[in-house]
Amino acid sequence: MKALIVVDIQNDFLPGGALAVKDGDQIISTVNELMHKFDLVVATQDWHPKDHGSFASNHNGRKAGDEIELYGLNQILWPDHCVQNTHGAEFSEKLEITRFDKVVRKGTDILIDSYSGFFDNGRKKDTGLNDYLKSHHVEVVFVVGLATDYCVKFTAIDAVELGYRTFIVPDATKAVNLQQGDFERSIDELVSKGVRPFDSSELL
Ligand code: VGL
Ligand code: ZN
Repeated sequence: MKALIVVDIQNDFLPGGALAVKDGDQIISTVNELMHKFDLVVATQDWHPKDHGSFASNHNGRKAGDEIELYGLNQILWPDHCVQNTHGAEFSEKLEITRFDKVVRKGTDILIDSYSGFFDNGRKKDTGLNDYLKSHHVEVVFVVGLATDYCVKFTAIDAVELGYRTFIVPDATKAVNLQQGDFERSIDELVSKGVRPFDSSELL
């Protein structure tokens, strides 16, 4: 079985959102088409409480982009985003969410961020995604969505480390690019870890 993992295509990561990824909306039609080609589609949803430790607003004197230590881990501070039960946390209306077989929520613990769809950043808690994929006999995963340099990257790294044959579809992702070149560096890092890039045109 092969599964498509659709990472965080939520309003706050789209143009106009709180943590907008440039051109993030431009991948949606490709993702919609890709979902029709897979046996199983799993979506991840960044789902933070409003007092989440990754929000700059919850740290006196800090601003988005600053780095702090949060319970022993390095943490980039972000604008408030994907707050539970807000419009920003909803999936884009343009996304064919009826195609989702499962939604995995992450980032719910105020003390630790969770970029990967599999584990939190300290690898302490598991979201249940691995068990879900195993129970459906998935051996191959393709990762798409937002953002290439954070949640897509860490989801793909965990997938390959968990033993899945893991592909990234670079043209169905967009990066935050806090530093210029983060998109390319993320793809290079993924390739070095055994994740294979696969263009959407090869699947559609
Ligand atoms: C993400 C930063 C903070 C992502 C989530 O989905 O890539 N990035 N939270
Ligand atoms: Zn987040």
